[in-house]
Amino acid sequence: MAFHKICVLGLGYIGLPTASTFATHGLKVIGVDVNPQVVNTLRNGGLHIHEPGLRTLVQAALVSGNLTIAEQPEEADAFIIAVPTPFYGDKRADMSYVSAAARSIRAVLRPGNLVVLESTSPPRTTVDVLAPILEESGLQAGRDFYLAYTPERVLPGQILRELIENARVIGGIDQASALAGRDLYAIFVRGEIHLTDATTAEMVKLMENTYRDVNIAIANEFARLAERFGIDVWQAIELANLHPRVKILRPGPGVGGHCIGVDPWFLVEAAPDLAALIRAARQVNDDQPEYVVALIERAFGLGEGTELAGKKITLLGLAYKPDVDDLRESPAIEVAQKLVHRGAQVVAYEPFKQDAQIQGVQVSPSLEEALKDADLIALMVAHTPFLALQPTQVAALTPTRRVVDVVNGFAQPAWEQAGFSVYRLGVQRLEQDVRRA
Ligand code: SAJ
Repeated sequence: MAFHKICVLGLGYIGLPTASTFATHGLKVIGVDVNPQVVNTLRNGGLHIHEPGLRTLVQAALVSGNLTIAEQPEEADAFIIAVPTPFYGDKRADMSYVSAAARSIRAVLRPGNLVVLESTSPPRTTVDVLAPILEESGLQAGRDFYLAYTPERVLPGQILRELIENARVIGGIDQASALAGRDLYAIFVRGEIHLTDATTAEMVKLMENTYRDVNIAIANEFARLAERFGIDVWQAIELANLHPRVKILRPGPGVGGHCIGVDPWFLVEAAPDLAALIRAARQVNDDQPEYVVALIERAFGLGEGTELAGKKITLLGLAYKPDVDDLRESPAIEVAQKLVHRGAQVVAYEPFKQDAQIQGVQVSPSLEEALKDADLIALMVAHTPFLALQPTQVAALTPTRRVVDVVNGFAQPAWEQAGFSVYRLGVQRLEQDVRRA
């Protein structure tokens, strides 16, 4: 099937790079977003999201004349839906954006079109939710138009490269739909394209992120066990990973971002009776910020749940993971807010987003400012600039000699040599060390 013009609905972290990439590969692309602010920003040459290289790509797409920004879809050969699928407070998937996008396509859907869903969705969404809405147009999925699901799998921070290079799974509601999907994505995807059915493709996406969530949960649980048994989890993980079939992930302050902490719930919601492990892993990761707060309390020599009033705690890093400026669902921010709640004065330095605004938290424009009169420094995110910090240099900038390292980013011996007491997540601390600090 040949494509000349497509509509991409949703111009977020996935839709905008996808629309721009199709445009720079020669397709006429209508990029649609229902948020007028997004539309205005893009039309005025601005960008509402941050991703390395994205500005240049979007500008190239706009300048070529191939990418046009609109608030409504129009007739096209194919429609790609890349809108958010968040969850409600009770962890049920909020499919309202997908449904609204599908409804907006109905009036412009024509025989022979292809519709592709990219949004992460509960199993059977394409068949049970999307097809019926689109069929309200009078056209029938599989007979009059093609319908497919393809998950995005790109890693924030590496989106532009992974979009093109990653293997892609495309699931059709029938064989012809899968083949039509392949023809479309083959325009720019250089990774292998694998065809399957739509529900399998939906499940593949959820399995990938759930697998990662469960594996991070076990790393976090190992960290707790290591503290109980008086060992260093980081060393234990390194040694365990020498086994050719073991690859334990890293413990940390919890799971952030808008995918891994969300997607497993889609499976729990869809089959609560069958997803006990997935639910338990979510719980472990969701509890991790509280565990980090307890670690900080112990570093002060305080009992758990004690008031931290009067303590000035400096957090290094607020992003949800290293070397990105993305603060969404960040466990570091959750820790910050819990500390504020306990009465602490929280100062944070985030080199990738120095103007971050977090309620109750003083975000410092510089490291020097953030460290000035700290009572404790907590390394929350393993940003490259933090890993390069020299303990002697830090010692000159702060009166405190108390460091909590949640991500194993500091070399403990060097910091101890510079006079610091270092409390690492997943590492046992002897009682007398706690009292000494
Ligand atoms: N994390 C740990 N320990 C680890 C690895 C990660 O605590 O060993 C934490 C991170 O700090 C972060 C969270 O997990 O808070 C998630 O980070 P991530 O790098 O694992 O994943 P995301 O959310 O940036 O991107 C994921 C990717 N999925 C997988 O790796 C299976 C990406 O490929 C997906 O496209 C993306 O979710 C998505 O959009 O679904």
